[in-house]
Amino acid sequence: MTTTNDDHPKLNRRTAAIAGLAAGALGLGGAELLAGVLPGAASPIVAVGDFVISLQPPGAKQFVVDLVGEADKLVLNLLIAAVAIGLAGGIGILARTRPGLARAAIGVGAIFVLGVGLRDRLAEPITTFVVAVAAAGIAAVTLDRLLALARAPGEAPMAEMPNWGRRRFLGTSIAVVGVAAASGVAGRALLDRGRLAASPQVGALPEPSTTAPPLPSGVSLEVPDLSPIVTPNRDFYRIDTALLVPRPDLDTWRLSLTGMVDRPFELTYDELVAMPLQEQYVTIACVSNEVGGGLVGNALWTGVRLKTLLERAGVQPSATQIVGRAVDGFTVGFPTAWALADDREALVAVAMNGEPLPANHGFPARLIVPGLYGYVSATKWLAEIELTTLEAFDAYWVPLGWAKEAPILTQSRIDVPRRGARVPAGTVAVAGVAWAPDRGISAVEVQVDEDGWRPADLSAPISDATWVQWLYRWPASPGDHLLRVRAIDGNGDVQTDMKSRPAPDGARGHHTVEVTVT
Ligand SMILES: Nc1nc2c(c(=O)[nH]1)N[C@H]1C(S)=C(S)[C@@H](COP(=O)(O)O)O[C@H]1N2
Ligand SMILES: [Mo]
Repeated sequence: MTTTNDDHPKLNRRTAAIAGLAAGALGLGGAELLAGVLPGAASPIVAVGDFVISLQPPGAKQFVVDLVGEADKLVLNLLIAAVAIGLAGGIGILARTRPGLARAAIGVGAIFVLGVGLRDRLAEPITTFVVAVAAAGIAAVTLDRLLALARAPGEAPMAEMPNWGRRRFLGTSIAVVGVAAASGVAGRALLDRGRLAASPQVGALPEPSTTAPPLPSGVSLEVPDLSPIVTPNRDFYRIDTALLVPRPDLDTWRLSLTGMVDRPFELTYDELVAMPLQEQYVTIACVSNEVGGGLVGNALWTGVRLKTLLERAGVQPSATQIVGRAVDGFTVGFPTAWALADDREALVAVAMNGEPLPANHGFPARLIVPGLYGYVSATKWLAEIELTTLEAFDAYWVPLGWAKEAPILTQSRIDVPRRGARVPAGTVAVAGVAWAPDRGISAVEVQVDEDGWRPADLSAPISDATWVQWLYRWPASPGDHLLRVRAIDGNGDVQTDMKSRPAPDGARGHHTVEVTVT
């Protein structure tokens, strides 16, 4: 152990590291705040995060989602901040003996942040530059000041008194970190609110010209804790690669139809919503959803029929793939034939459960294609619909090891009782949801332990594109029991018990729940 001698101009490594950590934190926090205030500036943490996401090896997404589920974004943000601050600690140590090199390292950091920041298509180059330079400047000046403070001799009135110089250094460092954290949190809140240049609030949308049929009677089974048949927007799962929710400016946002079409065109938001709007309930699901998982939901979507847009553009017969491109460059791709099938209605949706699309779910417009997993179909923050061939283009997740074509697999989930629940003997409500869009569900069956499969009651289905609720009244006897569910789709195909991981085309297997009956 070395001890600090306040009269000694040379610092110990730990003190220098603390100075570096605090300076790095302030540079980072200040940069987030500036990025929140300056229009169009890229936040360094978000920019590095996007860069990391773009480098991900196949399988990385599944790994992260397995570990932390829908908290993947938060974890990535915190990890990047931690690594950056850790590096700053190292620069602090370097600054102890080689201040010139330390400054150069901060400069390299700024150039890196600028470089990754400018990759963002939505970033404004000038403000992104200002943020990178400011971050480096704040970090460098703070580091200098903290090191000077640490080197200043303490004014200890008595030899036995605490080491005042060191206390002042530590106190200042803690205060710096506090300010850094506050700026970071405030900056991120501003960024999440939409880079100050927020999209204008949209008023009420025009009335749909084709409304969804009224919900059939018996559409909901009254079972406590069962997933509601229509998932409220606030409870709807969210999965995407966007670290910051894109908020396109409606004044400049356009939806364009391009590629292998006879008459390419583009629409403003007003033009889009002025077209005939159609309502439709559709259940969408994420391919990453594990058996029994929550990455699935059912909503009333309102939008323009994709077929109407394709007819207007005049799709060339050789165009076999429809690519949906988002404002941030994310892409999906699905067969043209899937969207053009007579018994299927894909939408460019502008509303979800009667409200303009929430920002998280793709405002101003997104694709909803019944029957396909989100990653091949459901482009949020949609900017372009391009007609091409299946051979000519692989969408975002395909080179990363996910299937090129991905219809939603037949799945069923037990919502109640929960895993590990203790329930009293007698009649126990076993209930959940089952989906196979857009083949529909014809039956759900429940198995207790090794007994036979018993039919469950189904809610009245809204359509083949939506999930149903199911209920099995179980005559439960005391002991530990294993409950298992399977669904049979509208084609009569039974949900397979052959387990598979979500990659490459969706998880297979039966959801099981262990319960204790008392
Ligand atoms: N722009 C964009 N759209 C996207 C994605 C994305 O990463 N970026 N992810 C897709 C995936 S994988 C899924 S499962 C659905 C999820 O839609 P939700 O978040 O509204 O539930 O959006 C799809 N649309
Ligand atoms: Mo997904």
